[in-house]
Amino acid sequence: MSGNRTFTMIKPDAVEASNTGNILAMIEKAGFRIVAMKKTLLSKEQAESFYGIHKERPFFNDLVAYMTSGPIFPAILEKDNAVEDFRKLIGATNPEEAAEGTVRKLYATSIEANAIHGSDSDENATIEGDFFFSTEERY
Ligand code: 3AN
Repeated sequence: MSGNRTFTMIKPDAVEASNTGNILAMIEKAGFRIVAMKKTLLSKEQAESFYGIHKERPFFNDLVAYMTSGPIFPAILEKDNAVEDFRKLIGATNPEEAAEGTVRKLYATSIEANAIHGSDSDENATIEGDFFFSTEERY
């Protein structure tokens, strides 16, 4: 499945603002199939582990606090060229730099509260999907 799947999370700010449905509609309209999805609340330990690569960054503690501040919708998505096409759909990390019509341009409020996550490589898509979903759920 490598190359055809990516992993996303609709983040607490977007869930809180009732933008989950609009964002999912954009995702499906762009041709992604929702393979797995659920609503969950990350523990501090889970958020620290998920963002472990950023643990030396100055924004790490704020990022963990933010990502545990409310429920999220993690999901696995399927489409040809999934990782790259999804990064295009969501736009730049900083919404001020995100292209018109992207999810972050429309719904992100800051570089931290940026509405949505998208895996940055096929390898990370697999790791991140495995973090949230069992083998049966990923079928
Ligand atoms: P992306 O989510 O676009 O792949 P990453 O992986 O560089 O971005 O960063 C992970 C998350 O960390 C971002 N989605 C954002 O919430 C947060 N983040 C990244 N850079 C900053 C920053 N300079 N200040 C605050 N938060 C940041």
